Amino acid sequence: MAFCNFSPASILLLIHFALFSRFSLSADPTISYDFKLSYITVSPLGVPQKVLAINGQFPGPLVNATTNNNVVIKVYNDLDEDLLMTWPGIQMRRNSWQDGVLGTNCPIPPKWDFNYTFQVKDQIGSFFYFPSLNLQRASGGFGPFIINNRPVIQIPFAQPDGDFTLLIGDWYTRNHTALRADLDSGKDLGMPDGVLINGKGPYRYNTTLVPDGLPYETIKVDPGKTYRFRVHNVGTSTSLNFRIQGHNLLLVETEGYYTVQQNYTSFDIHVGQSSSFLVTMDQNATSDYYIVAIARFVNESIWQKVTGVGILHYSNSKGPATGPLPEAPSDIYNQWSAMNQPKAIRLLLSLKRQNTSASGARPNPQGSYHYGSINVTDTYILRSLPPTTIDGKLRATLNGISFVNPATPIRLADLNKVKGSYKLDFPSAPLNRTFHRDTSVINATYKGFIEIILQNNDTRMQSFHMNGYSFFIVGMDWGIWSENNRGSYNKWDAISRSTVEVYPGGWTAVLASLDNVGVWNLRVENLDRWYLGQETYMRIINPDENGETEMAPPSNVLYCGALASKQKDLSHKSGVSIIHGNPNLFFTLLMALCAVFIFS
Ligand SMILES: *[C@@H]1O[C@H](CO)[C@@H](O)[C@H](O)[C@H]1NC(C)=O
Ligand SMILES: *[C@@H]1O[C@H](CO)[C@@H](O)[C@H](O)[C@H]1NC(C)=O
Ligand SMILES: *[C@@H]1O[C@H](CO)[C@@H](O)[C@H](O)[C@H]1NC(C)=O
Ligand SMILES: *[C@@H]1O[C@H](CO)[C@@H](O)[C@H](O)[C@H]1NC(C)=O
Ligand SMILES: *[C@@H]1O[C@H](CO)[C@@H](O)[C@H](O)[C@H]1NC(C)=O
Ligand SMILES: *[C@@H]1O[C@H](CO)[C@@H](O)[C@H](O)[C@H]1NC(C)=O
Ligand SMILES: *[C@@H]1O[C@H](CO)[C@@H](O)[C@H](O)[C@H]1NC(C)=O
Ligand SMILES: *[C@@H]1O[C@H](CO)[C@@H](O)[C@H](O)[C@H]1NC(C)=O
Ligand SMILES: *[C@@H]1O[C@H](CO)[C@@H](O)[C@H](O)[C@H]1NC(C)=O
Ligand SMILES: *[C@@H]1O[C@H](CO)[C@@H](O)[C@H](O)[C@H]1NC(C)=O
Ligand SMILES: *[C@@H]1O[C@H](CO)[C@@H](O)[C@H](O)[C@H]1NC(C)=O
Ligand SMILES: CC(=O)N[C@H]1CO[C@H](CO)[C@@H](O)[C@@H]1O
Repeated sequence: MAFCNFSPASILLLIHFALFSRFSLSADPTISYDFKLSYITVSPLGVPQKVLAINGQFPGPLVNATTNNNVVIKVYNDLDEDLLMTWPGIQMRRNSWQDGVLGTNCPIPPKWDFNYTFQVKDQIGSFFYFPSLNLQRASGGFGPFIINNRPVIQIPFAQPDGDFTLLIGDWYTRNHTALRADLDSGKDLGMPDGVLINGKGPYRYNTTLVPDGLPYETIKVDPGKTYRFRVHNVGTSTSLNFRIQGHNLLLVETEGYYTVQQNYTSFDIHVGQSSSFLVTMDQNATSDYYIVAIARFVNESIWQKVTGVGILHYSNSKGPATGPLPEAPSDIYNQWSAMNQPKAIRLLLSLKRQNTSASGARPNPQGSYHYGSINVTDTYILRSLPPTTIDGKLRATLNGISFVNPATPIRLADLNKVKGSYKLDFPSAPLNRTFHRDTSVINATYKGFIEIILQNNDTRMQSFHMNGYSFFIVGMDWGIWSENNRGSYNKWDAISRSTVEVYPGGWTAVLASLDNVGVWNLRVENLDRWYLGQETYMRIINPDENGETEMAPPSNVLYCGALASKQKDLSHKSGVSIIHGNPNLFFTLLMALCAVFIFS
């Protein structure tokens, strides 16, 4: 054991170091996790089913980072199909190599591992990770990702008395391969079988509707305290309305940016979105309270089962929650008025005035970005239509194109001079031509300031996400977008986030400054539409790239497609996966092993 060649004292010191400090590659601390993806059997809705677990947990463990941390996540694929993990909202500065989508990464084959290494540079906020391929998220594999502020950085509210994460999402008792088979045969996924909260089914609020014996989520609180609730819609395709009986939700953050604080009694969270609320336990403890996440914009008497119910339990509670669930917003059939809610979310600008070093996603502190006075360099109108048949198969499109993933990831193809892997010809507006499938990518301008109009001509609510960036949501309205609509843009305090809803029959306009080199996925978050091809990429390369602007591929980069012959076989039977997301434990165990070896 050559690596054990230390004095016993130095080993103790090293053990101490591994336990109580953060092992660091550069000046910024490194946190590390081991993720083993495998199936476990659970019955959240009373039907036993195999779900995607991480280290045996469903949902997966928390990644708990702090601004500027280096994060190493070693992923072992113990599934029977390819895997990629993606970290939406994490901006991966200059580093699309770690983004975990097929346009930038080769998939991790079964029984292989791949370690993701990236820095959470200048970011704060609440996010979640998930497996990006083949509808796998519909079977789990997701978990929370928090970036805490550094202690020297102020936050725009008093330190909460506690922090809870709620992963809410629609759920099917069919697994992702069965759902995929439905889509492949041209069927719609149909109504989900329920809504899970942190992987658990509904509390039995109604003995007719909910079977006995389902596990449900309970959040334990003390009276008078204020807690932060980070709520994420990790589901397949259903917009959810979130509410806590008798309590106000004070919105403070959406996907990494602090908002102007406003109370809501219910809040819409669309697929892929994350929001944080402060909730004060200011009610009497006569009983527990319901926490609900209910399908939005549907006929509730038909969608009754698509209801998630958890319990808010005061430590001095006198009894269980009873009675009807807190009332739905009155605008269930009035999307017009519901749109006022996202339109009212504003970026908190006062942080900047208080302290120029306050946290924001970019070196520019939150709010200092005078986006409203920057001239737009390129406009893209991306129109989605209902799925349609192309070459005999059901497909979903953007500007008439249903995306085909490249066999060789885009930048890997560039750097290795693989020709014809993709086309840089994604149209800037819907064209009058027949629908087709293609690997067509946006040729975006490095340092440009892009305006993207998301025009939803589909019949469902959709949410769109852009990897590597957040964008300013400057406008949202009904009808077909026209240049006249620019007059109504919010040029002052539009919220910046990375996932935005687009109402059916309406449009959403976003602005983004293209300062992050790489290739970045622009997609619909609704899994069915995504699976059917409703996505593209933006290729953003510094024309003067001299190996400095964009990070070089990591030493562990995987090869596939035209470059498959460069790839070594990395398969092995089991990952070093005793570790449950505990930073440095591996190192500690190694040292302990050395200690045993030396002392014996
Ligand atoms: C998923 O469901 C299909 C069809 O019901 C079944 O054949 C398959 O074994 C299931 N896969 C897993 C991993 O449970
Ligand atoms: C996450 O990290 C923060 C800051 O280091 C710490 O205060 C908090 O307790 C951690 N949360 C969990 C669940 O480990
Ligand atoms: C601003 O932030 C710095 C640390 O970045 C801190 O030292 C200073 O006290 C803060 N100023 C105010 C007015 O909060
Ligand atoms: C339970 O749900 C059923 C079906 O919607 C309804 O008829 C009944 O009134 C509900 N029971 C209670 C106690 O709310
Ligand atoms: C939000 O509601 C709480 C009570 O739940 C109240 O104390 C607080 O002042 C309200 N905040 C705002 C900004 O309205
Ligand atoms: C406690 O709150 C509930 C609901 O707000 C109310 O109906 C009840 O009268 C209150 N009880 C007491 C003792 O204040
Ligand atoms: C909702 O569905 C029920 C049951 O099919 C139907 O009776 C009712 O009219 C529907 N409501 C609306 C507003 O469409
Ligand atoms: C934006 O464009 C206008 C007119 O085309 C021009 O006058 C102005 O200087 C430009 N502003 C910036 C910041 O480049
Ligand atoms: C689209 O193309 C078809 C035939 O290719 C033509 O008949 C139609 O007028 C065109 N529509 C528009 C809006 O240009
Ligand atoms: C992409 O855009 C740049 C200008 O931004 C242009 O020079 C280049 O030719 C374009 N590439 C293709 C393939 O259209
Ligand atoms: C789709 O576009 C057509 C033509 O502009 C329009 O008539 C229709 O109402 C739109 N439907 C939706 C759901 O946007
Ligand atoms: C723990 C571990 O395996 N770390 C490796 C992860 O991959 C990077 C390359 O991206 C290596 O430098 C690390 O040593």
